[in-house]
Amino acid sequence: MNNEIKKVDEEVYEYLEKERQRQENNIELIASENYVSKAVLEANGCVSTNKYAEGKPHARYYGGCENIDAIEDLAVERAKKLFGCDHVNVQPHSGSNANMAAYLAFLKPGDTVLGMNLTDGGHLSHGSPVNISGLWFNFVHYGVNSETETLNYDEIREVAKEVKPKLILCGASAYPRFIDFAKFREIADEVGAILMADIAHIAGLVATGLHPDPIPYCDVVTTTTHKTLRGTRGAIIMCKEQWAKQVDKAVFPGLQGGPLEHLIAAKAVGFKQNLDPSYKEYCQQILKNAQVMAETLKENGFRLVSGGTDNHLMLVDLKSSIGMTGKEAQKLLDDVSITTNKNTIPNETEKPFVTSGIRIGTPAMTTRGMKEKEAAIVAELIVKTLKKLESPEKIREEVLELTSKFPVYGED
Ligand code: DSN
Repeated sequence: MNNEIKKVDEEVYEYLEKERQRQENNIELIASENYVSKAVLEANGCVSTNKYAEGKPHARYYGGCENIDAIEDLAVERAKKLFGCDHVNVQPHSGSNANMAAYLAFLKPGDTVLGMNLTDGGHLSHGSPVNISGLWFNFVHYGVNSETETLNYDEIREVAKEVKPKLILCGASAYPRFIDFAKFREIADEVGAILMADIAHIAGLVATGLHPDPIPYCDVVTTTTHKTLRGTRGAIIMCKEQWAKQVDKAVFPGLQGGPLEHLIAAKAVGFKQNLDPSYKEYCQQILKNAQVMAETLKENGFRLVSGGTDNHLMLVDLKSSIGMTGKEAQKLLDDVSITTNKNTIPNETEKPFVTSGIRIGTPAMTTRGMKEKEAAIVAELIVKTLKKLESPEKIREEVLELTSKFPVYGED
């Protein structure tokens, strides 16, 4: 791997080699990460990176776009088939860009938007005061119910009636339960709001029918392509046909210039793999692994936010379970080559850089072939690490023994 880089740039090559080894050796549990296939990886570095293609397929501002057009057409067709949506724009560079383009399509600066707060599981681009979304729009936030730690649609309805948002945004980065998009639609209709969903985390589960589907209910749906969807880094925006023109205009020329056509090629390849029946089996295994990990952690005295999970992730409340912060736990786990991220939890009392919890997700470990047996072993390794039942050296050896049996890309 990376032989041409090695010839030109030893320094970058060395770090990439170390990163490759880290990805092979560590147990990756960051819920938003995954490993792309070798085909997607190859497409990431393909010659389309050389091409400017501002505009849409068959209506570009540059010549020489015939092959780029054909590839982008494939990405569009496959995404439409995968999600069953009316219209899709595959050009957004990232999830945050896709969200900004959706806001640009439907909002004016200062408009009121109702979205989920960051502490309870929302995303930075859902109106955080330090993000452009929160700086330019009047975001009002709902959270989870403080008792159940789940979305309470009556409470959300009350806030919506009070603030009369132009747009309601559903979707989260750290919410372990199903989202009821039909309920959000009812609320949006009651207050005359546009309904937008950001399904970045759950897109793969949605596409395979393992999570309620937002497409019939939402005006506009954004997703990244690299989380449960297991494709390249990037994003897409889907919408009802009636909004197609304004969404496309918001992406280009509204927010972006030239689309990253090498990533669009990689999106097309990824969507083809998502349409294969084996991808649904993979998503089913993500859910099975999450259930086993959740149960094993609970059996060992760890409290999970909302009591468990319906999807690919869980939030462990370390503070009430073992009096530890998320920051400490992340460091302890890093030291044994288990990669997680500290995460705020509902009713959070710590700063965002400290937190009371960690977020654990199963998409990446499932990609490398780990099943229920390994999910239980991984959860036990977490328990041993956080409760300091064995030395970090010993646990790191056990981690390596496990990961060596499940290569990601292997040595070539
Ligand atoms: N920051 C990503 C996550 O980890 O969920 C989402 O963009």
